[in-house]
Amino acid sequence: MPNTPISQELFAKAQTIIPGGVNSPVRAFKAVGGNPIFMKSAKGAYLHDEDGNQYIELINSWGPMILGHANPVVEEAVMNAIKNSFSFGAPTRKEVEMAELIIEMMPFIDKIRMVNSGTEATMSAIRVARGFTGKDKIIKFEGCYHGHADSFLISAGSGAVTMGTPDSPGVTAGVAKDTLTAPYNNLQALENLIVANENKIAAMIIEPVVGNMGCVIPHENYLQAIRKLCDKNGIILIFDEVMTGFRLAKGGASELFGVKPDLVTLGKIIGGGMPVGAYGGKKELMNWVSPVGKIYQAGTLSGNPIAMTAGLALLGLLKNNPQIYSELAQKTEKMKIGMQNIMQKLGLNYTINQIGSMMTLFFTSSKVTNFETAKTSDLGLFAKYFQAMLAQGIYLPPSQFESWFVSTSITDHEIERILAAHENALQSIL
Ligand code: KE4
Repeated sequence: MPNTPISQELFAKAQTIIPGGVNSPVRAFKAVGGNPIFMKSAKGAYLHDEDGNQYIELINSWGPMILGHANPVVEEAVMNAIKNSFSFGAPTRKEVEMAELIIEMMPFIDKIRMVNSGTEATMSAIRVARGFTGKDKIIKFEGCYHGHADSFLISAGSGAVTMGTPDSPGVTAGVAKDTLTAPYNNLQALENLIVANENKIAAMIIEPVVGNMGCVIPHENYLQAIRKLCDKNGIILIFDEVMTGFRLAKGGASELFGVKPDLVTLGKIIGGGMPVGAYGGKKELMNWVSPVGKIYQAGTLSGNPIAMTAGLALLGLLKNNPQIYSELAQKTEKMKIGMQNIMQKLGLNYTINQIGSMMTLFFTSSKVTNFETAKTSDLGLFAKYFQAMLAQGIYLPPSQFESWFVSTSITDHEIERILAAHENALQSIL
């Protein structure tokens, strides 16, 4: 562990006044041991903690910082915007510009509504699907995480599985009965579930590429087959692209795999680090949303002008520089291959899943294609690896069941440092 007395002091105080000392459970280091480190600033690929330690980081604030921290274009845009007040509670030009830009980048969207988090986006999207179809049940996939709304805390990934509560207390049986779960990458199981619940299913919500059980990639034509199943059975297909949207491609996983959902949920990158979520899709569905339709959804700070400013600046850079995506994929692939070569040299065959700028090193030799295989990972070994990497100044997501994120600020220099630390960490824990 790095020397972090100030972080320790802050954490001791935080635990007396904030549940677990953190405002989001996965930050608490519960899965990796030790106490969380309190960050003070960040620039590019580097985090700086309260004790002056520096880390190369592969979290990117869980996705948003795709162009690295404190991007000058985003920063300048926000600095200029804050002079005009922070919020009006009235419509603004920037919300129109944001909707236009997102629709330009994801042309399958006819209409979009801004909210304040990925959770708000996903809970609103399933409300639209239920309201439009008049059906109650939804299908989610084991290990996928769609935020902390009650309907999703069934066999949930990310922090829920990290904390050992994939089925959280406080979610009523009444809610849970309407959430069906299917294993990811298993079409037969999905078809059986649909047959067993004929004409009762409003929607399927899926991470088209999963980040929340660690990075898991859809089998060839899996998403295309799901699209067909939804069409055949009158089920609304919701792509939860809170993590993959604008990260895997300019048009997200939908563009990458050529599959158009009926609704998409977005977050993270669209706020450029500010609290923003969004849901959108076909106008036949979105015109059911209040005030044009009867499905109620609202938010005091939805479309907040400062958050829109940050999102517009970041998305604008991504739209105008599409080569970023091949650059990110090349950097991430180089890191993966380097890590695999080192493991081969050490006689290890742990699994790495990688797509674009998302990857996860799983401490299992199994192929990881779903929640069941992700859970064959040795969590104790991951925790030791995490701590050994942290001690060498490499800050990874503090859970086996999370994706790593690479930003454009990662250069060959950082990749070399990460690979050297990877070799040292493996040698020290085995
Ligand atoms: P938020 O409510 O945390 O903004 O978004 C929820 C959400 C929805 N859908 C997907 C695919 C997501 O990945 C998320 C949130 N992701 C986690 C990281 N795996 C957030 C980190 C945290 O919980 O602190």
